[in-house]
Amino acid sequence: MKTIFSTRHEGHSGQMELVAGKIVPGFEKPVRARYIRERVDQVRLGPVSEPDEHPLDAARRVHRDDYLDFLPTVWPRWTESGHGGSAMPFAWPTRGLRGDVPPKAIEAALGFYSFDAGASFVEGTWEAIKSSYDTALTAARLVRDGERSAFALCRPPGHHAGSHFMGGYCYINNAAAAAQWLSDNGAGRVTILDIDYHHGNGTQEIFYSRGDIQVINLHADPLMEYPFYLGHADETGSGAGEGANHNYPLPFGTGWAEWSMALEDACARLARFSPEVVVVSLGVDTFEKDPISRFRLTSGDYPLIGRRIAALNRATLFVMEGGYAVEEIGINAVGVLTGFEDA
Ligand code: Q9C
Ligand code: ZN
Repeated sequence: MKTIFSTRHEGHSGQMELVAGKIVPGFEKPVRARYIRERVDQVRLGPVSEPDEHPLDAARRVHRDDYLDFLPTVWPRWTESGHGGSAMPFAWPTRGLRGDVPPKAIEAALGFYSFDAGASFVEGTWEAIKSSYDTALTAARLVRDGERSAFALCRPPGHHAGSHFMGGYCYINNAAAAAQWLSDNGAGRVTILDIDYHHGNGTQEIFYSRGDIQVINLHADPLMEYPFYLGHADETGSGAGEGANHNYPLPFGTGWAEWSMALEDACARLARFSPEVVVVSLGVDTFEKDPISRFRLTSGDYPLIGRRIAALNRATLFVMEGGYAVEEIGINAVGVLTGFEDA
């Protein structure tokens, strides 16, 4: 399997996040991608190459223009306003406020275009966002051109980013843009199978009323876990998308026995939809030692996931999402891919 990877993510570093009343260094840090890249070499998964630059056209198919135009302006405007540290929102246009008037002040515009304080900016953030998007599209093109599979080693991740909002370490929704590009470039029906620990609320929001792109999510129950406000079992799509969205909310403590049963049901649902391409939003924060998560998958489980996905027998694009146990992140993420290859 070919991997697409760029070191241009590394400038997105040292950004802070708010955890239980304290501002702390972000869990989503450069070493995550570096360790996965090293593991790809260690197990000889296949060649690793740099992404090509892609225009934002595919991103514009899944995000609003004003949102995409906003992202590269954040850091310059933040510094021009005399601020340092990380650019981070603190006020949101929630119930009872106006959500239709973009504020001019950068501190406020950050809140207008986000749903939480979990997607902050430093100097290198936009370059990292763009390289992550380029990585997803370059890997998507490999699949379009006939590869059975490809690995987009994206950082930052994307699945919490919606049509006009960032959050949860995510800015551009790489998997959604890649799925849309594949669909626009001959794939027809596409399924996004999101196996990150957290619900992919952005991906769901983007495709919720669409019947051509199926979205399936396995994740911690939003009654207890981030992102809290989406990901329930009764969210099945709307209009033309009715029946094309499916959520598997699972309790804290879920291990392989229960998780793999949900995956089995998801795979049956996927097979009935019969997509030409599967885009896997690959998070490994389901791992037992993940510092921010509460599932109990073990390193030995990840190759089994890859093997099950291979049995779907469809062209498959893996797009990296979450996973914060950095010591084992390479073993776990690449374990899915070797499981797929060995199947
Ligand atoms: N106690 C992804 O996995 N909340 N994003 C962190 C820490 C945000 C996760 C709270 C988690 C976002 C792509
Ligand atoms: Zn996650």
